[in-house]
Amino acid sequence: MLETSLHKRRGLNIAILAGLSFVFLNEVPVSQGVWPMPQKISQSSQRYPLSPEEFTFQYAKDSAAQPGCSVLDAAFRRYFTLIFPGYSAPSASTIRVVPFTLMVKVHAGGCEEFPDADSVERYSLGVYAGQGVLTAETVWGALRGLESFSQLVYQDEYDAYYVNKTEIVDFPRFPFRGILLDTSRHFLPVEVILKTLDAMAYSKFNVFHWHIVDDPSFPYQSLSFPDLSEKGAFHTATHVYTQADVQRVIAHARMWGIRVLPEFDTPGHTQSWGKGQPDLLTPCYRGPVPSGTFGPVNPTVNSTYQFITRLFKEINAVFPDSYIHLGGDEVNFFCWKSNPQVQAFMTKMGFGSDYTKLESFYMENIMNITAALNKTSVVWQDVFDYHERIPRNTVLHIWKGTTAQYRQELSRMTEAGYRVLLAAPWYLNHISYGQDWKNAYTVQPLNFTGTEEQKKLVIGGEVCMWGEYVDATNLTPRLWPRASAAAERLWSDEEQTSSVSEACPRLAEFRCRLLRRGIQAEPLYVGYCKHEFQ
Ligand code: CP6
Repeated sequence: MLETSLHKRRGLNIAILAGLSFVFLNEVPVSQGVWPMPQKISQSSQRYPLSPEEFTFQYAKDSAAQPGCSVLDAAFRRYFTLIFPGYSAPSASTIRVVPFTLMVKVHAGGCEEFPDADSVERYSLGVYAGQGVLTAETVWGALRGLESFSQLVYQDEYDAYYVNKTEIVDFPRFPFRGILLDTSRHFLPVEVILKTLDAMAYSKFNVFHWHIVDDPSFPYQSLSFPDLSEKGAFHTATHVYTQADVQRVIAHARMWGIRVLPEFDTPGHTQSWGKGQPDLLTPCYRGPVPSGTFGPVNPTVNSTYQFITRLFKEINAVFPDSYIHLGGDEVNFFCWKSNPQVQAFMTKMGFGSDYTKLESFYMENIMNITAALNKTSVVWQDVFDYHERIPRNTVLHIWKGTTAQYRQELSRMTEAGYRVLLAAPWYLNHISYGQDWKNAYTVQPLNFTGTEEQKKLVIGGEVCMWGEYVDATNLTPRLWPRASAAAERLWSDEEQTSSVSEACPRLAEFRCRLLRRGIQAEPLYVGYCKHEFQ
């Protein structure tokens, strides 16, 4: 081990800058910012100069991945630019050129695959004189290690690059660390999604939950049902994700080790679906006559399940991830109650006047359709709150409630043996004056009543960016760096990252790094960044 351990270090730090000794009081030297905090990191004040002219990434001889590995070849190119942001071809001969090689070794290939629920992201990284060694089981772990390495590099006041002697052993606390973007309330151009994926990787997020359609618009261009977007998008020519667009998003996400989890939320939140699929929604009645308005998907007719089967078959083919999000939230029974055919179906099925039974019946059917495609269903918590028979391997997604309420929900769901995702405390579309990133940071996902076995069922969490008041103009500063606070909670060791005051300067530094990388992250508080105007 090297001489100091970052998370334990307090008080006096000494760094050598430009040949002079500086003493930092209660301050970490510029070289130490890796966000989110690695599980184990030890650093020395020994620093090595880096020169872009003589910096190379190399596959280790005994690495399972070798040149031609699409994920890592592309990552080497990206990280070169991220590590040397100001770099353009060498101009002056006064630059001292020092060779440095980062050797990368992965144990398993998998270069052409997609990241998925079981991807192993652990890595270890050592930085020594003239050489770094990055070892990982998979290319996905190597990507996380490259991100950490890139954050170890810093510039002095003359803009020369340095990296300190460092050893890191790192792995995520939770395997699922997601961000939800809502492209129905407002359309987000593909370029904006791609840039958000880049920023996600900087904070080691690994799931893009694409809430792609909802009541206001249906921008997904379906191959099997082109009318859905033709009639249901805000604008057919400009506000639609073509199949090529979707493939670009999935391919870009893969390059950063990010999964794309599509959500096709039914039976509620489907007003836009009705425009292109006329018999799908339930006609609402005023007394004995149809009122001309429509409610949730009609769960009482076969045509609904035939439609869902065909649509999900397509989604299964288009999105490679093993999970599909089925929604199932906020179903309003008002329209179902008004409809005589639905009433007759309720009687026939023996549901009485309990419409949660009808909702259950629908969700069970579509969970079975998903299971037949060998995909894992994710559903919002409403499905658990109202229903008994949910397939064992379904993932339940907590989206509402106070801290006390979501903790109770965590207890109940894990006691019933389900895997759980936590979103309730991370609604970053909600904003308030002041340093509200601290709320996201201080969440304790495992602080609920339950056994060790129950705690293991919490697979992670998600930051939600619901789109009612968010589009391409304000998405980025609303997400960053606040989402990064949640990212550290989901990646890092809880005890090592329990202090908000210690996180403050680290997150401020990370936010400056985001600006340097072209992400318009909002300020946390008073201060400045060296490179703040891009
Ligand atoms: N859209 C969908 C939403 C919400 C949900 N589902 C939502 C509801 C209340 C709040 C935030 C988001 N806008 N489809 C619930 C999962 Cl406070």
